[in-house]
Amino acid sequence: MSRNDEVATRLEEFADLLEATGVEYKPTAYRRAAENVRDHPAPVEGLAAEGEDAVAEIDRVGDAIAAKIVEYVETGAIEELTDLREELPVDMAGLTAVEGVGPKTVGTLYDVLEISDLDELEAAAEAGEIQEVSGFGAKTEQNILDNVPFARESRERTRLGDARPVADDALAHLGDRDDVAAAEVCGSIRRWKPTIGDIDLLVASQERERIVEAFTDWPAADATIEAGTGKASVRADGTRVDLRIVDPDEFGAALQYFTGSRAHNVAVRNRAIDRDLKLNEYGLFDVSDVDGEGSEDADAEGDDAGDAEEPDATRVGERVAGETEDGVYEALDMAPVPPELREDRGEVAAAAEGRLPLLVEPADLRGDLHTHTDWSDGGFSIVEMAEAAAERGHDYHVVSDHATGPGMVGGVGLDEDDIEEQAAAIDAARDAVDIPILHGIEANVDADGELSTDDETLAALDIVVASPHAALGQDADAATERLATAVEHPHVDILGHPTGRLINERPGLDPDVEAVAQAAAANGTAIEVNANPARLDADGEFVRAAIGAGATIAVNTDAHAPRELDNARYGVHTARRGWAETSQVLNARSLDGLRSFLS
Ligand code: DGT
Ligand code: CA
Ligand code: CA
Ligand code: ZN
Repeated sequence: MSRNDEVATRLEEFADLLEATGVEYKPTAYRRAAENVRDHPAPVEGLAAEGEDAVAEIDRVGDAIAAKIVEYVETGAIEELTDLREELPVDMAGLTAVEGVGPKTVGTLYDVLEISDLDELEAAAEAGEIQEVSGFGAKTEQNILDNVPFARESRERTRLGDARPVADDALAHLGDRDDVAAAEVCGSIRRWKPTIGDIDLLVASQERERIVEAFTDWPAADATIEAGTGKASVRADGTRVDLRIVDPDEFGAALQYFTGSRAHNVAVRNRAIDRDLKLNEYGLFDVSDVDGEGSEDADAEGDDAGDAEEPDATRVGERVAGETEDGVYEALDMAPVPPELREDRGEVAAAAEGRLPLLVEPADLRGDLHTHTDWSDGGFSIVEMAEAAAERGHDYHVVSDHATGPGMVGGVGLDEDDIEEQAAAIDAARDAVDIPILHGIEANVDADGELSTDDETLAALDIVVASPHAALGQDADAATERLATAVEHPHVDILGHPTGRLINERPGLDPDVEAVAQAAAANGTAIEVNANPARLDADGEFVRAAIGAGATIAVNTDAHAPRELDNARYGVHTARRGWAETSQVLNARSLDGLRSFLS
């Protein structure tokens, strides 16, 4: 965490505590100041060294807040904040992670029921105590009960999009060293799960002590959790990072083991047992001649004792593989399994039978079918966005700004007249850039599945993405009906971010994905994998249902700025988690292929 981030976080905590104790207006001022401190290009400690006036030069930071920032940088604490924490000793971030619970509610519940964390909140709701508090009712209480599990998980797991750059930075720091033979991420981050518990790194080296030292000296490491001889853990950007160091000739076995998932590893180990082999983090060993390791007990009918729930972590027998991960799989008579598939959902059998999917790859994408400009809530012009797409080697570019409708607040969306006006602007932009531009729209799917843009306007556009933006708390049946209706709409080409979830923030819709997938396939409507790392929507499971039903997938960034076009990789790996092949991805097609799908 940069110092600016750290100061901003303190100011936000200050704002929450003030709001919880009933103070008005001031919390808003602190939050605005926090936002500007976070985005400020100059390090705040440098400004603080120059004095309060220099700090107050930051937008929205007045004298009073500047004084607090200087106090924090100089002493490591803000006295008034320390006092507020004592007055209200609660896990504010944890409690306010519950949808519908804000700082005010936290303040009230602490005053009346002394609730200070998620466990106490859940217990009070289960005991029916919350509905007795004035201003609260049975509905609020039920709402809290429904949302606590999601909040708890969101506190414990980091978004892939936040963790992956940290992991990449660690890899770059360690991977370039002469004494490192190989370095890889493993665990859930290598499987590209949408959220990760901790980051796992694996390094092959003979110089264990030096590597541990280099790792704890990694500039992003805020604290060392433990440092041993073959492994170490640090905290970076709020996430735990585990490093293991192994001998180069055992790297492949260790990579296979620590990539997981556990369920996948159990399935692979059982395949080894069936072949008189033993697989663990050190290698694959032939144990047919080793006493007590033979196949007889493992293969005995109805005898679970041979089932390798946990591996026997010893080096015994003749080693037949382990230097490379592919070598481990091949020695088990199976194709190497891409990490995204390793969830024990049929991939072991598919790899053994030679029918793994030909998964889509980042380089397969030829253009983005869902992007925004300053015509709606994007920060850049049509030309700037199209040029950014051309620079990235795309073959075509779609502009799909927001239409007006449910969920579009503050006049962000385009009405029918605006869309017509934008068509002329797109035409002009086509002359200015070197990439074909398609004119699209992101229409809003209302609670019943209808669109809020008229048919005539939709018909005139090259492409229509339709997405839900409001009424995201509706029940599963209504959500299924809604999304099925939307994909049946004759002008809809792509169902955008189908559930509307925001990872760790709101769960979004919970439709019957099979039913939506079938409706999409039947109507020739593609289902989007939105690559924004806060969304990753559809997720792998939804993609697999879509593929299974014969529907097409579109991997889109939903970029609101040029650099967000680089999020495409998160979408591609999410599509891979859903077993998507290149041929099933709409924007892996040529412009002609795309046009024929659209017409
Ligand atoms: P996470 O961190 O919760 O997002 O999930 P993972 O999959 O990264 O899990 P983690 O960090 O606990 O361990 C990384 C991988 O190492 C895991 O997927 C499988 C393997 N592994 C670690 N410890 C064990 C163990 O005690 N038994 C087995 N079978 N596998 C393990
Ligand atoms: Ca992990
Ligand atoms: Ca771990
Ligand atoms: Zn959207």
